[in-house]
Amino acid sequence: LVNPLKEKYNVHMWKHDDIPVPRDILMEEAKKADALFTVLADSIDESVLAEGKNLKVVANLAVGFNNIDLKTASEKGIAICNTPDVLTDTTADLTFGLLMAAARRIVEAAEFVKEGKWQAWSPFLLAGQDIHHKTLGIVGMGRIGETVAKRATGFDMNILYFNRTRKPEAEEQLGVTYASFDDLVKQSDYIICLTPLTTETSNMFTREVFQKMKQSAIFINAARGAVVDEQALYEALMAGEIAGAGLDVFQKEPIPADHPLLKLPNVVALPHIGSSSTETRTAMVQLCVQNIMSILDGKEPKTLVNKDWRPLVKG
Ligand code: 8YV
Repeated sequence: LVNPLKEKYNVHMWKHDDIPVPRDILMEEAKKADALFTVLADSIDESVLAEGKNLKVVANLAVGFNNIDLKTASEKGIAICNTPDVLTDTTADLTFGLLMAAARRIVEAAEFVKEGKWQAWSPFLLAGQDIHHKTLGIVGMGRIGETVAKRATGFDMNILYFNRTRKPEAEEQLGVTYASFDDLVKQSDYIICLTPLTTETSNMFTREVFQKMKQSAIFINAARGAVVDEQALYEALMAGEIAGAGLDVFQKEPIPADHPLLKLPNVVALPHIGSSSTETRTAMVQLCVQNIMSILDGKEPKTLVNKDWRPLVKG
């Protein structure tokens, strides 16, 4: 997938399975490189950008860019590119799948069968909760939020959303209703977090927020782990203040196998695979490659994050 780059440029690839690249190697590469192709786990902070004397572009294999210091990048004339749009549908699919898995106890039930525990049928065996006609609250109504709402309309759900700005078009086209954060958490049967990680959203889901939810509520996080106070989530689940959770993201990734959240049967945990379909990851890599080529060729990149970016005239 990176052949177009290899044909024109000298490409240094980190070929080991352990991502991210060690910090010293990242610093070393940043010193020489014209372009960096990064993932979320790479922290592209001020010190990395300061090393990048020749650096013109950082292409991040994600729609999110909370791992990058945008302000410093713009000051240094470094373009930051992400991969929006190409991953919207795939991430929405997984997010809705996580809701279904948590609501209908799909993972628990599948393990039950494989572990040979299915000895008899009984009427309430692994009974979950209905999804249809329930209230879904979406926190963060961006592209992925809207696409999840689209999925949910097929399940005849009543959909609330909370977002920094109202989305009149989504209200009209998808029949979603704007609610305050407080009303949304109180009224929803399922709460899906899809907000980007910013200083405002960091630790947005506190114990107090979980306590406001219905006891039957299921919380889904497909955004960033740091949006949630994980200890508070654990305590809320242990205290029966909410009924379950579906988590694709964690404060520390990979989450340690002995983490208390992973011991709870009502938690479905996934290894940050929201955008991970072969088709989508391929499209994401291609978009990163295209963005790098555009910048190095002196053209406008397709998906620029720091809109105030201007190439520095060096020398
Ligand atoms: C990334 C993601 O692909 O796009 C994002 O912001 O969280 C995922 O889709 C994954 O984390 C690899 O960087």
